[in-house]
Amino acid sequence: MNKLNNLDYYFITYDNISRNGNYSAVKQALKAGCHIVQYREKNKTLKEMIREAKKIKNLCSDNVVFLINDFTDVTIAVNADGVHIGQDDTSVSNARKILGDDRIIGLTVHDEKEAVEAEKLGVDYISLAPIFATNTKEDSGIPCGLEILKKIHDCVNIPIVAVGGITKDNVVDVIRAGADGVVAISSVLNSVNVYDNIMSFIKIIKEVKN
Ligand code: TZP
Ligand code: MG
Repeated sequence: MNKLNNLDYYFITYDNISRNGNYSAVKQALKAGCHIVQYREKNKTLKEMIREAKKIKNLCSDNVVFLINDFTDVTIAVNADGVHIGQDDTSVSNARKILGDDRIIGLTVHDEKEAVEAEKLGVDYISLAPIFATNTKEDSGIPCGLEILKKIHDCVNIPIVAVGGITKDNVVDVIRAGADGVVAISSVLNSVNVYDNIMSFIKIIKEVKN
C-alpha cells in the first residue's frame, strides 16, 4: 500500500499557536479528513516529545501517516511511520540506515537542484519551502514561488508537499502548479475552528484535483 497517496492537507503541529494545544488540533485535523500528520516540536525535551508524540500517534488510524520532524530516535521510540528532515539535519543516507527501507523519509528542498538530488537519494516525498513569504518559520529562506514548483513537478516523480505562506486564497494556484499536498500552519491554526478550516482546504484541493 502506498501510504502517501492522500497528501491533500498535510498537518504539521505547532503548539505555540494552537489555541487548545497539539493534541486537540490533531484530533480536529483527523476528523476533518487529514491523512498525514507531522509532529514538529522545537522547544521540548526528548522525553516530553516522546510522551506527546505517542499520544498523538494513538489518535492516528492505520490509514494515517504519522511522521516526526528531525529526530530519527523519536521516530523509532514512538514507532512512527517515518521522519521529515531538512537540508541541515541528519543526512538521508544516515536516516535510511537507522530507519530501514520500510519507513518514510521526507526532505525539505528549496529549489530544483535539491529536489532532483532528493529523488536520487531515495526520499519518499519532498516538501518545497517556502513557496510564499511566511512569519511562521524565521529561517525559512527566500520564497521560491510557483514557477519553481512547476519546474520541480515536471522533473521529479515523487510527491511534492508545498509549504510556506499558503492560504485559502492561493491554494488553488499551488495545487494547479503541481503540489500533491499543502501545509498551511498559520492559516489553519490561527483560527478558532481548525476542523472547519481544514475541511474547507481539503474541499478546495479535491475540487482542483478533480
Ligand atoms: N517550513 C518551511 S516554512 C514553514 C515550515 C515548517 C512554516 C510554514 O508556516 P505557514 O504559517 O503555513 O506559512
Ligand atoms: Mg529540521
